[in-house]
Formats: sequence, structure tokens, C-alpha cells
Amino acid sequence: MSIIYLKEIDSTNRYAKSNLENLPDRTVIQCGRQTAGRGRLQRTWIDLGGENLFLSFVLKPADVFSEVYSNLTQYLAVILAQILEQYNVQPQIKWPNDVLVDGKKIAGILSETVMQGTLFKGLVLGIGVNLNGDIKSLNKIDKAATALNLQTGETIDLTAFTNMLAGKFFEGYDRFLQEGFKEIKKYYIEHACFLNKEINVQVFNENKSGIAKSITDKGELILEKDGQPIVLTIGDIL
Ligand code: BT5
Repeated sequence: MSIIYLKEIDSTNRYAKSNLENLPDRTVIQCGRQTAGRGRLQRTWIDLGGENLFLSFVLKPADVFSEVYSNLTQYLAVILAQILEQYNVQPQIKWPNDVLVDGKKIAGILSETVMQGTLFKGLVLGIGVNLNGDIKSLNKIDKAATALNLQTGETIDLTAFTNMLAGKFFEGYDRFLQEGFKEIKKYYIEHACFLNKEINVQVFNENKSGIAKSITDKGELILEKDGQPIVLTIGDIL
């Protein structure tokens, strides 16, 4: 693993995608300030101004795409949750890969697949974690959000946190690619905040509602509606 640190950039994911050809497998792109952080579906990721984590993993696991790569966002959510536990906070996972503390979003994960025509070139797996924020900047976010320092009452050391996250990510990475989601399923379910509840899920322009029954070995969400199962591979719990 090597880390490329940029003082300021629009988006570490954008940078990693634009330079993918020249970046070796397992490069980490990190920045101090992110001016146009990206979320999923054209949403934005806000830089709270303090010492926060913005990084993208450049991953080139093989020459062809494999289904398990879609679960890497869930793998990263689990790694993050395990690290947050070391700070004595209780993380919760909201399917597919949001991490919450105290019911509020503390981190966001964005995976992008890079193709050249029909050729799979690699993945850029980005993560932003609110390590140090204040109430005023958090209130600018349109949904409930929190930062780790507000949960622990202490300033969080960005370098130590980054090393832990990247180190733990790569420690289990090869095994995860071999074993797939079932490797993390137990932890994921134990920390899931949506199971056995009536929920609404936005899937592109459609809304699906039902009771969140379970998570499959592939990380899919099973909703039950009128006694019938609905299997979701993508979506946002509203
Ligand atoms: C995400 O999207 O949560 C993925 C965010 C990924 C950010 C990282 S930072 C490093 C790398 N480089 C990038 O450019 N991106 C990645 P989504 O599930 O679409 O959620 C976006 C929504 O989260 C926004 O619409 C807001 O409601 C909320 N949000 C934005 N900034 C936030 C923040 N700092 N903390 C908590 N919630 C935030």
C-alpha cells in the first residue's frame, strides 16, 4: 500500500479515476481539503472544515469484474464500524453501506467502477469520515449528521485514524475477495439498524416498502410485502 497525500483537491474519487491508468493497485489517495466531494447519484459530500478523513482506495484486483466487488462498500462499512468501536462508540450500519452513530450519519462510502469500453480497469472506493466537526457545520447538512469528536468529547488524530482504517482494510481484503459477503455477514447483521422494521427504500425512481427481513449471503436486502419476499441489490433506505 502507498498513500498519495494531496493538500486540496476537488474529489479524491475523481482524481483516482482520472489517474487510474498510472496508479498501482492498492494506492490510497488522501486529501486534506475536499472542495467538491461526491456522493452517490450526483449528491455531494461536505467537507466540515476541520481535520477530517477523505480518501479513495485504488483497487485493481483482476482483469474482469466479479460480483464480489460490489460488496466492497459493505466490507469497508464493517471495517469502519470496527474501528469506531475502538473509540468506544456504538456504530450502526444502514443498508447498504451507511455508518451511523447515535442515529446520525458519520461517514459515507462511494464505489465507482472504471471501465474502458467493455474492459474492466479497476475500482475506486472512496470514504469520507467526519472525525472533527462542530455543530454549526454539521447543521449545514440536509440530513442528521455527526462527527466522532462530538461523540467522544476529544479531538481525533487524523493520521492515527487513517493508518488504522487503511491498515485494517488491506489486512482482510484478500480474504474478503475470496470469501465474499458471508465473511462479514454476522457482524453486519449484529450492527444493522433496519432489520425487522417497516421501511421504505428508494430504488432509482421507485419506492419499495415492507418489513426488512434479512440480508442474504450476497449482501442483498430482503423485504417482505404481503407475505412475498422482495430482493433488493441497490437502493436507499428513506
Ligand atoms: C455517500 O453518498 O455517503 C458517499 C460519500 C463518499 C464521500 C467520499 S470522500 C472521499 C471520496 N471522494 C469523493 O468525492 N467522495 C468520496 P450518499 O449516500 O449519496 O450520501 C450523500 C448525502 O450524505 C448528502 O446528500 C447529504 O445528505 C449527506 N452528507 C453530505 N455530507 C455529509 C457529511 N460530511 N456528513 C454526513 N452526511 C453528509
